[in-house]
Amino acid sequence: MTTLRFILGDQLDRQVAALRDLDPETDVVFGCEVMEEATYVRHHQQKIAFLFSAMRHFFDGLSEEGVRVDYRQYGKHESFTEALKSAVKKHKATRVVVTEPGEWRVLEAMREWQDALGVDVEIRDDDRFFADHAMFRKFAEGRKELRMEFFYRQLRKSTGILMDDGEPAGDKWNYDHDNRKKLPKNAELPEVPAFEPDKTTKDVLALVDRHFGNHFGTLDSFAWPVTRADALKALDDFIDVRLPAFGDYQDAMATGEPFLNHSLLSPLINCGLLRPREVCARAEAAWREGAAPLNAVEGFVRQILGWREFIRGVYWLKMPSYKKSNALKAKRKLPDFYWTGETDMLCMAEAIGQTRDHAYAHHIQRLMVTGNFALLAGIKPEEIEEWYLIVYADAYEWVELPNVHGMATFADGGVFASKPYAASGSYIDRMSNYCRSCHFDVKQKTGDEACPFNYLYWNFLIENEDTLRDNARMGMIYRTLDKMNGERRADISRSSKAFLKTIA
Ligand code: FAD
Ligand code: DLZ
Ligand code: SF4
Repeated sequence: MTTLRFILGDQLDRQVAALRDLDPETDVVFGCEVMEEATYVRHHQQKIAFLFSAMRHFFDGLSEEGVRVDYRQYGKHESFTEALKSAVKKHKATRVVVTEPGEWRVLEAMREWQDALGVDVEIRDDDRFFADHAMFRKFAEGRKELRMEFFYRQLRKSTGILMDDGEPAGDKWNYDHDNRKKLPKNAELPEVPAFEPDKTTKDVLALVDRHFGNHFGTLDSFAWPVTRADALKALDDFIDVRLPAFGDYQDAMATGEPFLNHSLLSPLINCGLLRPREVCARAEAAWREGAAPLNAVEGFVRQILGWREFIRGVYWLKMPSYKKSNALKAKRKLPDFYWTGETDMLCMAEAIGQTRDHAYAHHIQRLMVTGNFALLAGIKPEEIEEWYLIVYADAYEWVELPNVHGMATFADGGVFASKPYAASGSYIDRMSNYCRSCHFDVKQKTGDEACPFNYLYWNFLIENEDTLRDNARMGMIYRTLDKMNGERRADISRSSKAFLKTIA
């Protein structure tokens, strides 16, 4: 009577539900590197290398513990289903235990396994999250609008994180207003630790180079932690070094500086090497010990306890129909420079170049640079979504899709964003030093020299007037547009048409 416990690449946690009642005498823990997962989109080379190496280390760790493991390296199997079939046969398994996956696509396949394999298949809830599906459904019930802030407050209360006697620590729920500083001119930025590839990672890097060398991205700067021990070191380093100023520079951007005070923990949390509960607990402890200010700690905790949980809730509440909407009827092809980084827009070149080199860009780059451009230029939802799913080491559909389809591009028509996050060049100028060295002039509104974000912003408002004018939060901006004379509008349209032609 063998139970096969199947662990997916983003479930690398010794406490994951599928391993909970593991019997090392009779059970086999199974994992596999498969073609379908590595190629259903053409993932960034570092994303594949990071995950394969983390998987290999995780299974080695189980083996060292004395657990029976069956781990299949890349090359033999096409898909999860095919690999699992052969493992069930090999181990004469009578039962399969899995943890629910992070993508609808995989859940659909999982639901077929019981019939396809002819053995019992138990799909367990993924309780690495603070909130389960029922909790989010209950929160969403009867609400016209889904707002992160309310779900976040509910979770603060139910978990007690950053709460004192039932009240929010410091008597305020949200310190966002303190968290919008531009980086000072000669700021000394903390180093982010680089983790030297070991033999396992070097083998994987060679494999990825061989099989996926034509995917987006480079492997040269691979420095991700791939074991739980190193992930904990990365967490320690963030808490000690970068968390204290995390809040201040959370929204800042700077030329040549991909990381600033960000944590770089999302790939580690999403694949299971770190637990959201321990990450939030460490941040809260830093504040209680006086090692980090409340604006930084609350700002950081809100990203994980608030945004991360809320985004997952939206995904599972709204899928599978969620990804089909195209509220702004966006139809432009994704420009090539999203792959090459070759554009005169310095903010875009920086965000894309860093993404190519590190499979990473921080939130404001994703939202207000590459996301904002896609929104203003009207890039087809499925093309920009696939780009985000490919290029980041932390990207799985449950978290990528609502962030892109909902937050960045408003393709969902406002399921949880009260208005599109559209901005002109002046926002980017306010939050960065990019514009100083850019080919374009952020002060000019139209014409060949003008910053494209400036005219594309107004062009976006004009073109989407039918859909957006009645939005209460857009009233003021449409009143400004109403005051624009015909000549100005014609300039905007002319500049936008000319620019959009160059990126076709
Ligand atoms: P930090 O700035 O240090 O934030 C701390 C943590 O908060 C992150 O590690 C992450 O776990 C969590 N977090 C912050 N914002 C969000 C958010 N909006 N949604 C979910 N978790 C959040 N995040 C992903 O994990 N995977 C994605 O595929 C992804 N795609 C995105 C696409 C777009 C268009 C946008 C606007 C955001 C996306 N995000 C995604 C959210 C966010 O940008 C990343 O989590 C963050 O940049 C990761 O870097 P970090 O670990 O240094 O984050
Ligand atoms: C992203 C990814 C890749 C590239 N390769 C694998 C793999 O070979 N084996 C595996 O178990 N998981 C992989 N993953 C992560 C899966 O895509 C992820 O588990 C599902 O999308 C469900 O979230
Ligand atoms: Fe980006 Fe415009 Fe600034 Fe250039 S001028 S960096 S395109 S916002």
